[in-house]
Amino acid sequence: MRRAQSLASSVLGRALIPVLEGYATASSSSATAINVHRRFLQVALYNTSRSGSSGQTRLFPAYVGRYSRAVSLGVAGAVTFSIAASSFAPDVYAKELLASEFLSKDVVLYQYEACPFCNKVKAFLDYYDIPYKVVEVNPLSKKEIKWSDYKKVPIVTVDGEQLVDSSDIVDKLSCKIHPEKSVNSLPDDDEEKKWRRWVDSDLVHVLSPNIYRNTSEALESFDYITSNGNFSFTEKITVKYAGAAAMYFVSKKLKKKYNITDERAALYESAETWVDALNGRDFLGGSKPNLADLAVFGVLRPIRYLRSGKDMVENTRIGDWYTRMERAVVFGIGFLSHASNQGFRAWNRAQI
Ligand SMILES: N[C@@H](CCC(=O)N[C@@H](CS)C(=O)NCC(=O)O)C(=O)O
Repeated sequence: MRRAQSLASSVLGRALIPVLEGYATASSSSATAINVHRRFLQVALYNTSRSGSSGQTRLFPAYVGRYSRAVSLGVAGAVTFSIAASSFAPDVYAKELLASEFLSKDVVLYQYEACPFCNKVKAFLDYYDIPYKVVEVNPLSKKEIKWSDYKKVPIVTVDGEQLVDSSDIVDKLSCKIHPEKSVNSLPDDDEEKKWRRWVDSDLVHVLSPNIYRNTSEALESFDYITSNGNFSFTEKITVKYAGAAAMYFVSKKLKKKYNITDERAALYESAETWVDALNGRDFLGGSKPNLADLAVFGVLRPIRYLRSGKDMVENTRIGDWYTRMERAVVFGIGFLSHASNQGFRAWNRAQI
């Protein structure tokens, strides 16, 4: 039944969206309005997703669940949202067209819901509105990735072709969207490249010591991991307690390995370092996020609403940028210049 519904909505969606896009060439303002309606249609038609269990199709990504909550506020909200949409900046449309070649491809992300590297890839896929299916891997059996020689996540397949390692995956996908901006052609001191490297070499290493720093935070983290990951009922219980205990000790080792004395101070320092790098800009990429913005946001996303993430936002200047990123990734860049519009306020209310 669910399958039939999802198939029907998929067929209907694919039939309707090109019709709307056909109008889009008329003018940029109608194009953007149409595009927002297209997003609305996506919500209405593809709201079949909820990540967390194995093999779920997330045809239209992060914003869908949140939109659907906003949509559930009622038709009135949808109407104001739709009216507000008519004044959107054209870059929303431009952005989606860039990634449109992926609409016809079968993209699958093998992940752990709480893995920072997986979330880095997800931030990219979500931002570019690339439709993808999520396969939540069981970290104990890893049976979902038995077919692969690579034993880590994330793994992405595009029409069956395997891509591994979060940064490589993003490079390869991004190269398809911006062929003119291949990462290999950029100088080593290129700002975006340098900060993407910083995410992998520095930022990710302060995360574990923070989220497992004491028993209550380790339990909070494992509660999140087991509630959102692919575990059987018994695994959920055992992994929550055994995992929290094990990671508490592992995190102490990691602290030593990466020369971290005070993990919270290190997290705050990383957040401040990033805000300094922004140097007053909305994003490192200027008016829109670049791959470094997406990487920082992606790895921070799983911790944002844990104690450590809340502390980070309360004690550093990173909050404003994080909120801008949340909006950009969830709604698309066009929302940024219209953050005060009614549709967005409706969404904000739905978050509370
Ligand atoms: N450099 C890799 C690191 C990937 C990684 O270490 N993933 C972890 C999950 S966060 C993993 O799969 N570890 C092996 C395991 O769980 O057995 C990337 O950026 O994708």
